[in-house]
Amino acid sequence: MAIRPVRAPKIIIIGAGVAGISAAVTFKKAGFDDFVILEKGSDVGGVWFWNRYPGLTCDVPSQLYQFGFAPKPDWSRVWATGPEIQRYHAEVVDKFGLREHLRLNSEVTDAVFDGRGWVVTLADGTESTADFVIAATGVLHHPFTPKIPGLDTFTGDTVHTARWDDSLDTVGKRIAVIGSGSTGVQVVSALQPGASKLTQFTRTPQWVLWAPMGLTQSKLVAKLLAASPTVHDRVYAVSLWASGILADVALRPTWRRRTMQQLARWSLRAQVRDEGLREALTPDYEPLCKRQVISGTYYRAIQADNAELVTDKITEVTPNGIRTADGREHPVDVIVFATGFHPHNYMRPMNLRGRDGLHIDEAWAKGPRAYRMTAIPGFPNLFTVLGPNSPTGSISLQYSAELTARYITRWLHRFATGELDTVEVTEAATARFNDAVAQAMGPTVWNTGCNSWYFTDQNTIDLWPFDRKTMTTMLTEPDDRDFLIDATADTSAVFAPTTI
Ligand code: N01
Repeated sequence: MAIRPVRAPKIIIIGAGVAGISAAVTFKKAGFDDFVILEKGSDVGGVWFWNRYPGLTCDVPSQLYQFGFAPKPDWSRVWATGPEIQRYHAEVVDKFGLREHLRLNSEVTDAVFDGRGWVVTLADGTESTADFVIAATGVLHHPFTPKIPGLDTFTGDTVHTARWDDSLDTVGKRIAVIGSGSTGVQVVSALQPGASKLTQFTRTPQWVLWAPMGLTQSKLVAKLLAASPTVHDRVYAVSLWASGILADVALRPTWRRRTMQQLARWSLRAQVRDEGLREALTPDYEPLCKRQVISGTYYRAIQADNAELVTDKITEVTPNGIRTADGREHPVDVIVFATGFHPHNYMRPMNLRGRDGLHIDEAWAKGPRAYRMTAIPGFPNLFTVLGPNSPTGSISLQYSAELTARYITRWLHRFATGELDTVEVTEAATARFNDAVAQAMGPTVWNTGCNSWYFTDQNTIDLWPFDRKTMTTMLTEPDDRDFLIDATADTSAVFAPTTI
């Protein structure tokens, strides 16, 4: 017999990116629609809102990089551009009626557990309360700009790729790009054709796997997928299954990993003929160890007559350029920082306080940690979506976010029926999970001797070291033994029955 819900949990979702949208749609579909989404930016989309740099493209195929609940048949390209993905997010928000829940330009500064629920404060001082807080605050959100001596004396323009200035005109300019990650490679490819000179400054070379990133998606495919949602669901399921190969390659040292690594080595050999340049572009670590860079245009761009690769260490920025350790000054008009993020901040620097005033900085003094990516000891009724150990680079983020959101709805149901008031993961369960993560990291490719943003300051790898099946098992049915469940309130007296 179905249990009759007696109260609707009040929920605050922080963030309207992939994780926040996944959570909101999942909750709504499950009948929980007493929620607001607080978003710091002026639009939805998360990284796809904040990142607008030239050349921004998703290097995950679009038929996979989409929500399971919102298949899009008519992507214009096999690997969609940033603007198209951003439009898709806005369409999904409209389609699922999330606008009425959305508060844009609403930066959360404080979230404090008061023993019963959460008090959330915005930058403008507005306070709201909630039974549950969902931190969907993203991973690659806070841009990192290195402190280079003399930077404040530079007379040209500077910009970080994650906060691109749309008014910046780079055509005909001498452009410096610092960084060789996925972003650096995309922005070099996009800016080189219009630049009078493009100089890329790199500290560590990256393996760059070739792929025809500009390939259009056939209109016929779009028609077929649109005509049959069943076929589209199948295609999505097959894409998810096929992406398991990527997880397998990352997790286990098999012939499949070696084959993919050979492809990355071949990509360099086949496209860069000049031995000196090839040597400068050759990493001293295994392909796939860092987040794999994918591009069909980068090697061509860096070999163009107006391009130069500089591997000497940057020592200072001068008023008119960049000086390197060999004493050379490289005159430039624009410096583009493709230098990445503070990837382990998650919801910080928010004043997030859990039970007994525990601050998130104290809870995470030894690095970010959460039970199965979503629950943090000391923080009752708070869940993260795409939190610590999320599978960046091995499993679909949308799949993970939707799975986590469905897992959270299990707790929302139990709250709704009055079965619990607060739920908090135990320290023991979290420690057990983190020990298993550390052990499983051993044979992963991320652990083969490179320095990547995956590593925390404590030298742990902040990724998901299990396959998708394990993730699904872990996040399907909560195990009560891993939680402190408190149910003291007389719900029938306190809350009016609802019709959810
Ligand atoms: O950042 P990164 P990113 N002096 O941290 C260099 C996702 N993404 O923005 O390697 C000189 O990878 C640093 O050098 P080193 C994807 O998950 C996805 O490129 O540390 N250089 C490195 O070269 C990706 O992994 C898409 O030695 C300095 C670069 O800056 C993640 O975002 C597209 C320096 C930073 O690379 C981050 O990528 C784009 C210094 N002081 C991004 N400090 C998709 O298509 C740093 N560097 C889905």
